[in-house]
Amino acid sequence: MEYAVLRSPRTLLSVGSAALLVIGLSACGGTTKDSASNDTAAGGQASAAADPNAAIKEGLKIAFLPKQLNNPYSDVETGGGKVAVDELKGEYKLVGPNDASASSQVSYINTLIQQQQDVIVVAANDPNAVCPSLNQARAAKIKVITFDSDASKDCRDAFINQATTQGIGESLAKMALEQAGADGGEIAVLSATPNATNQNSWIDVMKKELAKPDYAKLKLVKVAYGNDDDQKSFQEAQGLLQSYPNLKVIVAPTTVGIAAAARYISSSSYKGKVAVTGLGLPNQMREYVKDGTVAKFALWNPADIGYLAAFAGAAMASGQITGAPGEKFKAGKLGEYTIGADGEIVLGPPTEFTKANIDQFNF
Ligand code: RAM
Repeated sequence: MEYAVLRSPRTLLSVGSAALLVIGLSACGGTTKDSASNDTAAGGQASAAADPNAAIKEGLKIAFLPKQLNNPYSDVETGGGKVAVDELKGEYKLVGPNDASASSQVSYINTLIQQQQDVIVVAANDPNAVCPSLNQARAAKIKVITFDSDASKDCRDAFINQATTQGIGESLAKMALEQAGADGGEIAVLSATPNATNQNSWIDVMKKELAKPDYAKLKLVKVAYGNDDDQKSFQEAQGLLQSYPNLKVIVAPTTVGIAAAARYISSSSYKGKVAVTGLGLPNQMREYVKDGTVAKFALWNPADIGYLAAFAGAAMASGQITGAPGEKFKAGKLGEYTIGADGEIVLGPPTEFTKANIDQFNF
């Protein structure tokens, strides 16, 4: 079969090589982590130099706080985190809200501080709403690793990015173009929540791509928000077609949104006329790929993000790394990673899924 497999499953698991890390961000190093740790008692770990030979401590309390609990994507992500925490002989904890609204995570962070966790791994629902409590956690010597959706750089120690923001945004634009057909036409984005750091940064890149001459035949008519709620996403997809009956493509950069949009289109008269693409879980999308509603979508292995985040947190809580660019650490089966600019650690390139390869994936 032609094309489509950007990464085989095996490669997907082996992207840990430092050589694949993309550090395409601006060189403005400045995390302000030290300003937070300066408030801590003398000897606050965050300002100590990294000791690459430090042993990983046993019994580390590593808590995961995803955007929301009732999301199959979060389940896969934190499942990978649990596997890693077990390998690290730590104590795994999972807490989180049932909705991804901006401030829904704050009370959970406060409780994790009281419980004296060693590491908080958090996917921020809003880059700023979580910051005061995350900085309180850091003042209490808890290491804060963001994953999936970043918080503002001055309230976390490192960020596990699933792929480069630039790469994800470009891939969304490219899939929209491919699927709009030769004449192009109107496209719409069905996103998660309006505050989500990750979706908003991908949409920004996408818009810049769409402004390029190669994309002249595409017109972005609307960015709708389904709030990573299945019902709301379904209704928003329906609403898009009511408002824009000539729509060619719905691009949903969220697993919840793409599954809901595909479900709607597959059972409507728009099937075969309106394409659905974006970021999805292969297990949720399989039936829509097989019934022809979806030709192509992309994702990474969410379990690897949780796995990598746990290893980064343990390395930091053990003094091996501080979050500074250039530091290296080992992430179990994923291999060695290097911290990039702004404390960003990139998992690897996304995979594209089509009818030809979807059955090779089970997540
Ligand atoms: C949803 C969430 C998550 C995002 C994926 C692609 O499950 O919004 O943050 O990374 O989609």
